[in-house]
Amino acid sequence: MARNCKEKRSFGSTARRWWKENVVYQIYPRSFCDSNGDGVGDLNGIRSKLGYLKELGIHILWLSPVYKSPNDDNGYDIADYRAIMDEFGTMEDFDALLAEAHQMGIKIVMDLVVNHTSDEHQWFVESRSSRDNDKRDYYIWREAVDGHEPNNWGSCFSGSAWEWDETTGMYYLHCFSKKQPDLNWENPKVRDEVFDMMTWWCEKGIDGFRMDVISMISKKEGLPDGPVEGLYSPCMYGTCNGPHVHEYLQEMNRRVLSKYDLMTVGETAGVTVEEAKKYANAEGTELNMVFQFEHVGLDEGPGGKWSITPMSIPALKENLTKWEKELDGVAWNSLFFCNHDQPRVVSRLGDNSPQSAKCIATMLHFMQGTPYVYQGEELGMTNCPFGSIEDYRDIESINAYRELTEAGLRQPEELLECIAYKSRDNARTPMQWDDSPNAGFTTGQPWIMVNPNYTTINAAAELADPDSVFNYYKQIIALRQDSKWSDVIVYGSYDLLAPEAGRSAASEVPLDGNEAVFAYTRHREGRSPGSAARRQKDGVTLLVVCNLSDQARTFPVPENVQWDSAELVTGNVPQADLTLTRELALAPWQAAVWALN
Ligand code: TEU
Ligand code: CA
Repeated sequence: MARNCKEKRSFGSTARRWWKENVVYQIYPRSFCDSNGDGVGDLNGIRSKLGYLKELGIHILWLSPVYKSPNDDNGYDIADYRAIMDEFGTMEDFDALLAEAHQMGIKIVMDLVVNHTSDEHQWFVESRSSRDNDKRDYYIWREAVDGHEPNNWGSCFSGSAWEWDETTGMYYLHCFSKKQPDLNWENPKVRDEVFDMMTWWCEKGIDGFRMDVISMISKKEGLPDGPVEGLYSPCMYGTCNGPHVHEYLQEMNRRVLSKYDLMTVGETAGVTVEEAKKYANAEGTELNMVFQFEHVGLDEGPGGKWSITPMSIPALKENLTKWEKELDGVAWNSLFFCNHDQPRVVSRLGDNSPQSAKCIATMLHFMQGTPYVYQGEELGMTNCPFGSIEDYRDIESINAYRELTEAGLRQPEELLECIAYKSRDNARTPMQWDDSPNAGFTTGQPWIMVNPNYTTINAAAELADPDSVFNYYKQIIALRQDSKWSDVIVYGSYDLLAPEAGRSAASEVPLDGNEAVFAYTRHREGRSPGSAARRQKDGVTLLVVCNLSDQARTFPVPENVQWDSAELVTGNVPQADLTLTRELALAPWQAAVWALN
């Protein structure tokens, strides 16, 4: 049971909280572990792997949606919030998973998808039945305008964001698929229904919510046309960070969240730093933290998502530093590259090598904020060599391919190359457990192809290899819970080194030695009651140096770094190979963390 706590709590930026001090592991249940041979992952499969997660050092699990769904968008289209998806098992299976996870000291965070429901949800079935049904205003219905859609908004999954409904002769809004009608959050009855459902899950004892596109629940007044990009105006322009979103979240906090000891993270598409300070404010009046998407948008070229533009390291340093510096002390940050919507970071930012996976993990996990590990990331799982469009299962990829090629906006072959690089299905191929058929994920026919490299990249092999990506993730996760380092890793301040290397994403300037190296320090003052100078001296400073390139680089070490008093905390090369000079020689993808005093 999530502890029932009535007293008003302010988290403050330095207030100690369990969701600041632990790593969150995200499971995409459909692809994690199939226990009954139907080719689809399920809850009992997850339960059978809790020991693996414990071995990794995980104490918080985020489950992508497990509720009843027709799976038009793999569970992000919910038909009943208080029932389990048939393919995933039963409510008894969920209760058993929750109980066993809690016995093992693992909390479970649910995926709350309340910007929209499935069109098969009873609410929508009633709402669409007649114009005067008492649930009509649970959704966003509009008359045609001059015989056309009410505005020029486009769905995130291609096509118009409006679907004509013959029964009542009106359009309804769907920012995602036509089977995902948007809820009308202006209707207090909708908010009552959502808050009641959330309370129902909290009373079952879950430990928090990841809130799907929660920044989109309040639409712009009047639903005005937006700027056109391609065939439509992306609906994000008319929905992100809308006029009442903070009002609704503060109401949600008052009526539900503040009553339980929960972790809450908003998936806030389109969020800016300024907006994040409101969503994740340290007074705790809304959410604990948010996912921002600026850094994972840095490799978007003229083709938007469907483009292959290398991610600029200087631009990445600049962006992550902005979020570290701006939120420090006023809001809590989340740290991620991977999730079920993003291609595998080892293929996107690394070179698919285990060393690059470890380097990227070091760069991310030693920043201030809660790190998120997506299933398989800890193994260094890579993008998948999909072939034709028939290999894909993701509605976003399939719809984009059809729309863009049929409209003659993109050539099939070059578009397919971009889809292979960016498709969400890269993250959704089955978890690679061992080198047996189907990577040990299922004894049946998997719902999506298994990445052929499962014969070498798999959990069984990596658990047995002390130098594996798994064991590297295990030790950096353990450091976060190590009393010697936890304080500085979780709560220490952040400063980028060699800031002059931060350049705009547009810069065509080839990376020089500095620019490919992402180096920063973390500092935590000592607790001694003495003077500020004393506390500064008694504090701990970490130096994190990551060569995010496949070339040997050198890095000019700041003058104030005294190597003779430095202690190596971790790294992906043996200490014997480190030569500590003023010009630090770094091998390709080398990462290391030192304590400087
Ligand atoms: O994602 C919202 C969202 O913005 C993503 O679709 C993202 O923009 C895109 O995939 C990046 O290219 C959330 C869920 O994480 C996603 O899986 C759902 O499909 C979507 O909402 C609708 O619920
Ligand atoms: Ca199954």
